[in-house]
Amino acid sequence: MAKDWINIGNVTKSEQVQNIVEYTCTNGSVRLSVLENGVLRVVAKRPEQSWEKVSYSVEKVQSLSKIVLAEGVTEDWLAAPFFKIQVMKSPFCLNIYTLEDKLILGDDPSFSISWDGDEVTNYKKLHDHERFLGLGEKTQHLDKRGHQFTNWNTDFFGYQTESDPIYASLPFYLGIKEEMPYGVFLDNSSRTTFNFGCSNDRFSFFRADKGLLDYYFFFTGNIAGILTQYTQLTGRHQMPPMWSLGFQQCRYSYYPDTEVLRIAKTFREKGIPGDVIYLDIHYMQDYKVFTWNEKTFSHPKELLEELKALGFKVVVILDPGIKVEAGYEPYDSALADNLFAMYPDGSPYSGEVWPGWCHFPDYTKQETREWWAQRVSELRDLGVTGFWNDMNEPAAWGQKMPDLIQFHYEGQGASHKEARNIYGMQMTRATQEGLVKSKPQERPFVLTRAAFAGSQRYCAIWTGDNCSSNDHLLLGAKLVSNLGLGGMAFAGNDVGGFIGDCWPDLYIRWIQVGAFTPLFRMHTMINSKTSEPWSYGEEATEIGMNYIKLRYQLMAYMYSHFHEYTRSGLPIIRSLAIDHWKEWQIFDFKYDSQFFCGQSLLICPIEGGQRIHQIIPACGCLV
Ligand code: NBV
Repeated sequence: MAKDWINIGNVTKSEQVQNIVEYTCTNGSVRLSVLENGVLRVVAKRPEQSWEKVSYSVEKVQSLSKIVLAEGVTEDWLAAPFFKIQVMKSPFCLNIYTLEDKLILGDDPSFSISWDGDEVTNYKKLHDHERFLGLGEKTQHLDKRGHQFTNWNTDFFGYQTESDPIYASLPFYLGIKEEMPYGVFLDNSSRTTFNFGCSNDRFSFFRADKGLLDYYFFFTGNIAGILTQYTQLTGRHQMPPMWSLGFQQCRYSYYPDTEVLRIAKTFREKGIPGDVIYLDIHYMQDYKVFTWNEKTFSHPKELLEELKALGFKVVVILDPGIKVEAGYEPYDSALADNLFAMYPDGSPYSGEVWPGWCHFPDYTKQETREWWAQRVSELRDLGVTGFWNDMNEPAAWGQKMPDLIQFHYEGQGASHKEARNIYGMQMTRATQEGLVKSKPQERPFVLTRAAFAGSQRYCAIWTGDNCSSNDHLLLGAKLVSNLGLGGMAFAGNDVGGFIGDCWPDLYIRWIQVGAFTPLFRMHTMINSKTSEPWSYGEEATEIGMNYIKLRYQLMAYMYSHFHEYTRSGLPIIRSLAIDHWKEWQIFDFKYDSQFFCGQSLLICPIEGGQRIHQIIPACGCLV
């Protein structure tokens, strides 16, 4: 047996302190509690670890329900409102049953909770026909059985249909065992791995590289109820400004300022509705955040006013890297106040990004968030309406931030190993705070690339650097509906694709899908063909315009469904699995990218140039 591998072992002691039941075992301890909304929490640690931890995902700590514990010699039983829990004692093994005694989720009796050095793994029995969904921004199929996934926020330029990981990490999955859907959220920000029966026919597992095993178990009898509970725990996006649900136009990059105005005016001349125009990295002086290019954007206030008069809101990009340059105010102030992520010897970490060598704000420190928010609020005061947080995995040339880099982590201290996945999330939090600081009465709009469970409280998300291809049109729809299954309801893709040149047929099919995604934004890469709604010839312009107009006709529909999400956690884009999980047909791969937009519209993306398509029969539609 490998020296470092160890199972939690036998229960040596158990005690109930108020509403927490604690089992001390030979090689570790486990705490069980049930939240007031009926969710089970399981936390396990090695003897040398502390129970104390910072969770960036949990929005507010709920009070605990009373647990009724029936103790036995070989096993205990704990009663919770929606299920009951069996704890086997030699070795420790946890099984969750319905109130009618059907096993929902159970530990592998020999391995249950095990450690291998710092890594902690929970092995669960794998059952015939058990399905696995979720994990947010993941490629692969709706049913992820037979695959393994890693959560490690990664800048993946031109990711493909099976790439993993990409930008966002949502360690929350849904299992469907027989007729019983359940949810598991692993609240651990380090690199995590989910294996859905990819290695054998014995177990599935979830693993964290470091820290506590801290997971929540959800069971309500249906998927919608689980999403409600998950978002009660990790939060929801609040009602967004109405304009952010309108059509958004972006390019890497529109510059100089006259070009931005030309694009905005063309929308108006052609009668194409649109609410938002973006400024990508070229609006800045030498790509330095919180600056304006002195030549090409010399009068930002006037420009913002003119765009406002044309009916456009302006969203600007903000990357985290702060150029190392004495005399550059954000650099000087952050350095003086120790706000950068640093090496263990106290010197700030440098990575190379657009402006050159940069230091990276440590957003896990409140002072840093306030410092960032202050500068964001000044831009809002100037007339910038929303913010786009890019490169916040964080990304740097060469990609690899060394693991020894240190973060404040609200005073608890953590290395890159635990801070990476929540870095982007804390950046969006600080950005949102900046908007609120400037205009407390307004609803903030922040868009992110990297995210973690709970990010939905701060921002919308787009699915990064996709490609102009049919595969990506279909993949994008799948990613957005999968993000909705992870609480991130305000999502979309770059319509037309970011990398490469889009073509008329593809544009037509893509805008037809984009019109139904909550975030509806066209965007394309530097040096690619222009990609505005009028770039693809007369027929495509007319079709595109019709779909943009249709989106505006559906505004009340989108807005109402957003409102419903804020109350129930039910996403606007609904995976077929939410309401139809009992019907096996929906898991056929050919329906992977179909989704419901709200309650009443079934959207079936079609590849560019195609005219016929098969629509899922299980949902009562045409074939
Ligand atoms: O800021 C430039 C781009 C942006 O347009 C894109 O949407 C991001 O995903 N950004 C990445 C930086 C590098 C792109 C090669």
